[in-house]
Amino acid sequence: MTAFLILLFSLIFYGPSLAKPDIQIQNPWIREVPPVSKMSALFMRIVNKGDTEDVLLGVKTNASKFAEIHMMEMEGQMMKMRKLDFLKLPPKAIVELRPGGIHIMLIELIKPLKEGQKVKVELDFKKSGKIIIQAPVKALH
Ligand SMILES: [Cu+2]
Repeated sequence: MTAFLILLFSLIFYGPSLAKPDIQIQNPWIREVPPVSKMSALFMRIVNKGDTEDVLLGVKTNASKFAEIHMMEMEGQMMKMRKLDFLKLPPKAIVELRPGGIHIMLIELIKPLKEGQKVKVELDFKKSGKIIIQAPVKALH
């Protein structure tokens, strides 16, 4: 019995580490673009409530052929976009993807994006695996 209690105790307090990322996607949306536009962008808030880092490795949607992680930055007087190979999400971090900042660039849209549509998006994380979300298309008024 004592041995059992010690085992139970050690499982609870010293057992397999429960440290892991806990990724939540909040308020995803895609910017409505004119029908002639072949590109748009996806925004969201990514929250890591866990106690270890995770990494966003890639994004896929059924709205565009390609989806890339981009960052806006000033280069002299010009705002430029730069492609990121991945996006780190430290423990307890809130990473905001928003116009003028980090965003997911949707390249070669398959069909025009109209406000009110919902787009299926697959986010691929290093530790949390695939997370599928529905992102509504919104006009930027
Ligand atoms: Cu971009």
